[in-house]
Amino acid sequence: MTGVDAALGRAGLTNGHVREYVRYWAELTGAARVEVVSASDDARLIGEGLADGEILPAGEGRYYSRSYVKDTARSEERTVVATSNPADKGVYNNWRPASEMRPLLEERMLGASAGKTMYVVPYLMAPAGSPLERYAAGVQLTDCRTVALHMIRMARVGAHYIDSLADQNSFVRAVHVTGDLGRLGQGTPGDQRYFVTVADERAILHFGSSYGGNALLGKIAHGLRQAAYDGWASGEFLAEQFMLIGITDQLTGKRYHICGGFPSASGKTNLAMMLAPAALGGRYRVDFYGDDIAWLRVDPEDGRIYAINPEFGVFGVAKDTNEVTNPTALASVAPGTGTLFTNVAYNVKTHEVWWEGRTKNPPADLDGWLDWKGNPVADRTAEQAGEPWAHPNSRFTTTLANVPNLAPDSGDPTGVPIDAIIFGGRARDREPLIRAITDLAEGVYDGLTLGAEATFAAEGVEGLLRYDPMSMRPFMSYPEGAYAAHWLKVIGSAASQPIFAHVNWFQRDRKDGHYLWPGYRDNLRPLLWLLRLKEGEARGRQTPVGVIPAKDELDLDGVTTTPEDLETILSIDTARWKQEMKYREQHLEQFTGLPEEIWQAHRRVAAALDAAD
Ligand code: SPV
Ligand code: MN
Repeated sequence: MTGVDAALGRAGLTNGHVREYVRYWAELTGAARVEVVSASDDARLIGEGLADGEILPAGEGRYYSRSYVKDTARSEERTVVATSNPADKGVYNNWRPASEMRPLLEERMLGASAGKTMYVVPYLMAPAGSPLERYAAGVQLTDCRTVALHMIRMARVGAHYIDSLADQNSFVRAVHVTGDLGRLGQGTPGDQRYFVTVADERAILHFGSSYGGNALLGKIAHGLRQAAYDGWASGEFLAEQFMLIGITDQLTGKRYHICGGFPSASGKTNLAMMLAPAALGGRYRVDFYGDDIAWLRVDPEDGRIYAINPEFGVFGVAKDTNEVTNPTALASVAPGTGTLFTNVAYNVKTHEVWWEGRTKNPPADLDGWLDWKGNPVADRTAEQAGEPWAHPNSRFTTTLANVPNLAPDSGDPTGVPIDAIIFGGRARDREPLIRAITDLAEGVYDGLTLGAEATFAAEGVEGLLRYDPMSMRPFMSYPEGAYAAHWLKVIGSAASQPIFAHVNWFQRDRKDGHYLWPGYRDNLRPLLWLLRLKEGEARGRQTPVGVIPAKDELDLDGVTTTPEDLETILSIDTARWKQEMKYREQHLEQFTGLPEEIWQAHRRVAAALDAAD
């Protein structure tokens, strides 16, 4: 096709490498036209999307779209990390040779955007001026307008980010082609989809979806997989699926920053958007930086670990978001925020949206309500009555600026100094409310053995975890042994070490199953204890698996937890822990080249548990 140079020229995109790249893919995909997108194009693109019916109005300044029914989430089975070096194969990265994947993707993408517009989305996954800027630049090509609209919310988008690059060739080439969604055999043996990061070529080739991380390539394909690989290859930084918050003690004026990883469905977004509980709100303020990705580097000047959130927005799970679980999220998607909702329930008459857990009961008046598939709820048969109105992975997409407690320095290119790194799963027993870890290798070991409870009812193994190292299992881009070594090296090089901790808000009573800890805002309390421990203002109680709070050390002003429940969540079940250690050993044995320090940490914890009897 012709006109690539003219389109890029009109947008002021002069970078010759970008021109060559766009020309190549426009030709291969057969796109009818090329259009460069900047954040300032948002209103026009929204208008076009509304006119086409691709998006629907959802109240003032809010929009709604539905995805193809078989295209509602990331597909881990179809996701591949490719390089030219077979030694890059790990347990979780689905490594394949680059020489095999590139032709395969080109074949699928050939002519697949015929008749469509190819949107050229130049973006930056970092605040401008960040020391990690050279790893943050990318140009996404997409044949889907709604994807471009999502990118504008989730990344800093504009031609100037790419034209001003010191090294004009240093940008991630991120190609997204939707494909004919009705004919891709999603989830069948003939599945045509492929989501590939060619990490050593800094190229991302995603074919066969227009949903979430499959299609918004700045987010997890670049922000996590590519960035983790770049961080390792350069030795400079870590890219992790971490939330990032600030805590200010308004009495002392001290400011702290905590980042941490939680497997899916462990409340990471709720934690990131947490407000201080009412009883502590006069003293402590919690600021939001990010809910999904953090890049960590050590500053050579002061030897501290600095973190940035490379994203510009939140792509949050709608399910169960309400005034109690996450009032901040509700405010972030309020009228006038430009929020895009995907796959929630939608009322064609009132333009309201609803999802399971938004309110206790669904709207009583069914008039106008369509479920996420677009079917009228009122027409449901008795059999269909129990089906959710919204897809469980339905989402809201909103920019960071809409988050009411966004940290004032969230756009600081330097990032913020990290005091603590936490990991947390969803464990119904064994894991106490919080256990602090002061040793680096034991902290990394804890991250590597992070997991979410398997659906053990189905699998028949009570308490068995689906391990999700550092909550990076779906985003690992290089071997786990090297990953652990890289962590030890980067964090170990910091003159000022963070404290680690493992947290668990989800312990339940063995008899009636009630949650032993109220969670949500009250989760600030164990974090405050952790910071006091680090400052030497709390001593805690040493256990084989870390330091846990002494009972009088948690600020429980306004908490209703009973003394018995508190006793349970602040104690260590040695027998259960010993069982877990056996599983951990099997889990870690999969990884080749795991540093000896990690095995030593494992053996130290195991020996301490043995000695505790
Ligand atoms: C996740 O699944 O962890 C996400 C959403 O953050 S997606 O971008 O779709 O991967
Ligand atoms: Mn995520």
